[in-house]
Amino acid sequence: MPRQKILDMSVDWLSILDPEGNVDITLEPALDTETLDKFYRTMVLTRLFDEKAVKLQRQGRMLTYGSCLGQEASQIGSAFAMKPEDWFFPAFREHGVQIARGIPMKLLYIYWMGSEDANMKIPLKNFPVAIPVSTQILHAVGAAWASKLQKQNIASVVYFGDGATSEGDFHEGMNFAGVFKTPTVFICQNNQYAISLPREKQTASKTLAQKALAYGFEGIQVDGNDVLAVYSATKAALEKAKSGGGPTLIECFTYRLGAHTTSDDPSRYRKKDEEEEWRKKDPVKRLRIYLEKKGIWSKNYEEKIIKEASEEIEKAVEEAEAYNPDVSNMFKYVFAEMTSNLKEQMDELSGFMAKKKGG
Ligand SMILES: Cc1ncc(C[n+]2csc(CCOP(=O)(O)OP(=O)(O)O)c2C)c(N)n1
Repeated sequence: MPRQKILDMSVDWLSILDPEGNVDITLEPALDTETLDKFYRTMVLTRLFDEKAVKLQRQGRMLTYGSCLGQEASQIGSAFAMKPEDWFFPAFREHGVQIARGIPMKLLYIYWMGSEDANMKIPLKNFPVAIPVSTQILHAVGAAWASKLQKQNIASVVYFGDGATSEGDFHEGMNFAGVFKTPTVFICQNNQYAISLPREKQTASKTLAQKALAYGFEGIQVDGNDVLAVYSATKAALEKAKSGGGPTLIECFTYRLGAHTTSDDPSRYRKKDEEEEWRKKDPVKRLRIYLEKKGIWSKNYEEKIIKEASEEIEKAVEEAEAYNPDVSNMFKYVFAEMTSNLKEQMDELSGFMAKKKGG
């Protein structure tokens, strides 16, 4: 019996700005100076925010923290393609998206210092951090479906890693999105590792983008260290979603230059050479060269934005450290009515805190 091809499994690859800062003029998005300045500033701010968080953790002033070093283009490019009214669902490494979405850095630091209070104060349309891998995907698809039923012209954008694509929640969310054509943009930041597990051992699929094809919608692989490519792909996916074209999966091909979290030691599972190769593809440096060629970037400009960003960060840290969280919140919102053992734990902790305060 002769066989016939019934499905083309190919996915596109999008790259606009190469590691040397050369641009493909046929694909270059028309962005004005103000927008490019905003992209660069936010990438630098994110990098400094991140660096500060790691230092604070090392000084015992912050709890476990997962760095987004190296993923700034995937985060800032996609965030600025969104509208404030679009829903945003993060995993736990999207500090750059949160900053770009206007979530005060003070709240982000308070959260990573251990207080959930921060999550209750973030602006509407931004969901809280989701530590359980992939769970936010279901929420994002649900919100998008609700928006569609209510005929609102908005979409939901959900972020997750390469490892998340092995979870049941990912597949359930993708299936639902495909069947109901929900206005959802799935942003998979393929940073090559799920803790110590390399991407190749995570899944036998050649790309992560192709997983969308099985659910009946488009998947695209994008150079995740190229802010112009990520911005263009996300913008197109959002426009498609809002005009009834359904979901898109964008695989941002990038690299986590730092550790999985401050509790991890990547030297135990990957080689320095590999990290060095990826450092050459630094997303911030790449945009800097592009801006220099356009006459936007100069040494003075760099010094000015670093100074402004550093001041903003210091102020946020100061405010976060001055914040006095109500530790009872940790127990109050677990069940509608507090169980007796939770009450016991809450009283014990309150007693401990009171004693500590009293010296
Ligand atoms: C449901 C669930 N299983 C396991 C974990 C422990 N865990 C935390 S992060 C992580 C790996 C996630 O990898 P990936 O999705 O690639 O995201 P990345 O950390 O690389 O950004 C795991 C297994 C968890 N938080 N939730």
